[in-house]
Amino acid sequence: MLGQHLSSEITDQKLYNKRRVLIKSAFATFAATNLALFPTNKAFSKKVKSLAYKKIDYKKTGYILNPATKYSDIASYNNFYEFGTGKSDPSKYAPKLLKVDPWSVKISGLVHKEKIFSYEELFKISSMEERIYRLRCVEGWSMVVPWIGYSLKKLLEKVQPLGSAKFVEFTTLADPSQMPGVGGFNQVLNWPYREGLRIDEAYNPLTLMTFGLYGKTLPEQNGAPVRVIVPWKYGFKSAKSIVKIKFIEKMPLTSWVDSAPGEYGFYSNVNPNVPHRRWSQQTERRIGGGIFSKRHKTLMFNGYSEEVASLYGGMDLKKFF
Ligand SMILES: Nc1nc2c(c(=O)[nH]1)N[C@H]1C(S)=C(S)[C@@H](COP(=O)(O)O)O[C@H]1N2
Ligand SMILES: [Mo]
Repeated sequence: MLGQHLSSEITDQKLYNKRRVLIKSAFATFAATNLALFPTNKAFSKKVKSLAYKKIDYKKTGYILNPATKYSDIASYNNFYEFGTGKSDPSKYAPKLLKVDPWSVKISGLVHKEKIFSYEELFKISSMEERIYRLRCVEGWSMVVPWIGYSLKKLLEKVQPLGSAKFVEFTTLADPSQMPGVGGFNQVLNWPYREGLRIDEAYNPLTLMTFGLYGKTLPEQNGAPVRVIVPWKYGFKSAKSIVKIKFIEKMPLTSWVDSAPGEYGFYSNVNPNVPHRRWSQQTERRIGGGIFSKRHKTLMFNGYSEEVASLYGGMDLKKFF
């Protein structure tokens, strides 16, 4: 399931210490005066792109029937309501409007060592891996995405959570000056977008602190510069453009539960046996397959039962949907 580490090069302290230095190495052929013109995100893209990593053998992964969804589909069919509710709104607006540099993530709450991590610090917490995960949206479509990142656990351990912490809450950027869907009339959600996981879910090795896809840093519309991916849950649990992570004792009120508690639960594990209030969850349409392509059966926990079913032993998954 897991790809090989990209390269030890990726965590080389000296190289990643200063963003300047990185930009320089990625664009060594450009005149120094032009360096500032290149968004850092693109500079990281170039660097990551040049690193070799092992491709995954799809046949061994069993459930994956298709090759990975095309980059152009992954980066143009998005849910990122801060940029509008249309599927093409995020790719239309986010690359132009979302400022990813500088970026930081504050980790606080029930921890010994609260800290604000700069993007550069986050980037070098651990070596990165390619992970090809299925992403299943509650709306009934899915994709197969080669993400790049490291297990969220590696980051969370750094702040030394207290024993009293039972949940983590993710808060994402909500800036009306960058995000046309935030502020104004007709708000679909209460911003900022908030999501959460139980501690053991956050610490599961599948839960990915995600910096890139297809060998490049994340496109803005996919949640640049950093997001989480929780592959056994519906897509909305995978919060984009994260700015805060908080350790807390009580289950947080997430944005979707806040807006429609009868339709969205806190757990939201992919589960073909529990329909959404308004539609079945038994099958899914793979994005990029065309409108006549056959639907796939949705699998329990999105196909990751072996890895995560034990987290929910004894729980009534209809009640805790
Ligand atoms: N901040 C934020 N994160 C978000 C969303 C959003 O609207 N805002 N949409 C969610 C939903 S519903 C899905 S299906 C996935 C989509 O991720 P993708 O566009 O990278 O495929 O992001 C999730 N994360
Ligand atoms: Mo979704």
